[in-house]
Amino acid sequence: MLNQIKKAILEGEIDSVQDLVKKALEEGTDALEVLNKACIPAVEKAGLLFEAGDYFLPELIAAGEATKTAMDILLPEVKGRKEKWKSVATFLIGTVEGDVHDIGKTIVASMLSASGFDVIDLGIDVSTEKFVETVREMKPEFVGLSALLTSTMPKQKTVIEALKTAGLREDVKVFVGGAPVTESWAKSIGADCYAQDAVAAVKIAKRLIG
Ligand code: B1M
Repeated sequence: MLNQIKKAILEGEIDSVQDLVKKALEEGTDALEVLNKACIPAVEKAGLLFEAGDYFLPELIAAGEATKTAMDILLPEVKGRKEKWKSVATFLIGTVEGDVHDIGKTIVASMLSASGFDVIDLGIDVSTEKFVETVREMKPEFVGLSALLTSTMPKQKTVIEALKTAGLREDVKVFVGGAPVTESWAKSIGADCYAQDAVAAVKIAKRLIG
């Protein structure tokens, strides 16, 4: 079943993806297993095929859309398992300006939410000003900046600098993540934390709030 889901995502077959994911859940497969063993590997494979010139943009878009269709079914299942502790922290998250990749960011947001955090998801292509304004208004404990393109990674630094200028930097812990982001990049731009994936993001955020 997981292989069939992978194949359907790679072929951008939204209807089949929907049917297969529902069927997998009905058969008792765990939502996170479907996500981690079928959806993520499939969309990553689409990226490799695109890089190799075997897929063109429409195929990459179709695989992305098919993945999101699967996530629409899977993530409510994950969120529904909300841990029973009162949230003591708000996590503001978004994909930086110029970047429309949101599959990974949305998984991180859902896992944080399932782990009891209050999550404010600003979506994609979020301007620096929007991040700063929202920090000022909502006073979150954490700000998460996702970037998937080497050309948009510098925006993570721009947001950190803008938070400093606005006198808000000391009030929040800044997380950075996304496929091209590394621990050393995070250090070099003055971020507080780097998380390689959603599980690490939850673990680090929980550790920081004790
Ligand atoms: Co794009 N894309 N894409 N793309 N795309 C990449 C990133 C690319 C590596 C593909 C490739 O060439 N191999 C390449 C970037 C190259 C580079 O910068 N060096 C690329 C390119 C070039 C582009 C365009 C420029 C293509 C074009 O137009 N010519 C264009 C840019 C658009 C823009 O943003 N302005 C573009 C567009 C798209 C689609 C819209 C078609 C689609 C996105 C759909 C969507 O998100 N709704 C898409 C896709 C699907 C991808 C790949 C194939 C898959 C990304 C993904 O969802 N991965 C990607 C290749 C790849 O990454 N392997 C690629 C699965 C996801 C679960 O992983 O997002 O890494 P990820 O998230 C992980 C961790 O990184 C981490 O946790 C997540 C879950 O474990 N994480 C965080 C993420 N954010 C975090 C934040 C945190 C902490 C952890 O704290 C805040």
